[in-house]
Amino acid sequence: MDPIAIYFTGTAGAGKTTITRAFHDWMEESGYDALTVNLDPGMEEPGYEANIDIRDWVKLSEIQSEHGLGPNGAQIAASDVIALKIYEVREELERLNGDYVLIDTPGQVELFAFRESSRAIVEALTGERSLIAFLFDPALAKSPGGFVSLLLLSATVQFRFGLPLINVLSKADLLRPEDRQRVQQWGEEPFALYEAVGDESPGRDTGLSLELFRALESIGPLWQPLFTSAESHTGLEDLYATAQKVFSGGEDLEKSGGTNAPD
Ligand SMILES: Nc1nc2c(ncn2[C@@H]2O[C@H](COP(=O)(O)OP(=O)(O)OP(=O)(O)O)[C@@H](O)[C@H]2O)c(=O)[nH]1
Ligand SMILES: [Mg+2]
Repeated sequence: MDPIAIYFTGTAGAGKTTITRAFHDWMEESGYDALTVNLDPGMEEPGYEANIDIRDWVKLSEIQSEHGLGPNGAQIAASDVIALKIYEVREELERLNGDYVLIDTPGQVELFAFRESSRAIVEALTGERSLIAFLFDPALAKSPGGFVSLLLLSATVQFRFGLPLINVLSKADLLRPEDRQRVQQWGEEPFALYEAVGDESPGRDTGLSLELFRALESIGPLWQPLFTSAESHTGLEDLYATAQKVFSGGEDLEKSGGTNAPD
């Protein structure tokens, strides 16, 4: 059976790279067989060793200097080059043969979500058993307007990929308890969020109608983010359980050392 793939995406600095690494560590500690893939050709951190690193095929700095592009232009060019090389990357992934693949994506979400080549990359690399984890940065998610903006962005990403998506509030350890409570309430009661948006900017017409909130509510699982912290490993087990549920209707794969669940 193909592995379950989780693509971590979200706004710049939302914690994609850190959660990819932390979730991998958690999975290994818990006895699951997981691989990591870095799909960000611009990643600068030398200390991060993903099992598969797209920089072995495409380096942002080289594209920048070869074509005289800035960092964003080079990311766009790089994503087209990645699409051309993706079958080689898939072969490598098949060779390593993990039950789970955790994929870190480029910093600016639109570079990943708004490129046609990204859809082709996801389809060719991991196919149908792909899940998108959209990260909510708590710095933005803790304000009502920021939370709504992230919901809309997340809905856009889901619309672009047409894959199952879960919202994940990253760095939850940075939220003060009262903020955490408020954010949790917005996830449970859309009307509380609607009121909070109104209270945040009294006298200013935000143009956000109740109909929009109802539409967001009807999107269902999109609404409520899962709280995680890469720092304390909080919520990682829930993330694992959610991914399992999406693809196996709640059935657990055997831990490494055992045999995989039948197809
Ligand atoms: N306290 C805390 N900090 C975190 C956590 N996760 C990430 N960070 C910090 O948030 C910052 C950004 O994290 P990254 O993992 O680099 O974020 P990213 O989304 O990969 O960033 P780009 O790829 O540059 O867009 C770093 O300083 C991390 O140390 C967390 O769970 N808790
Ligand atoms: Mg990163």
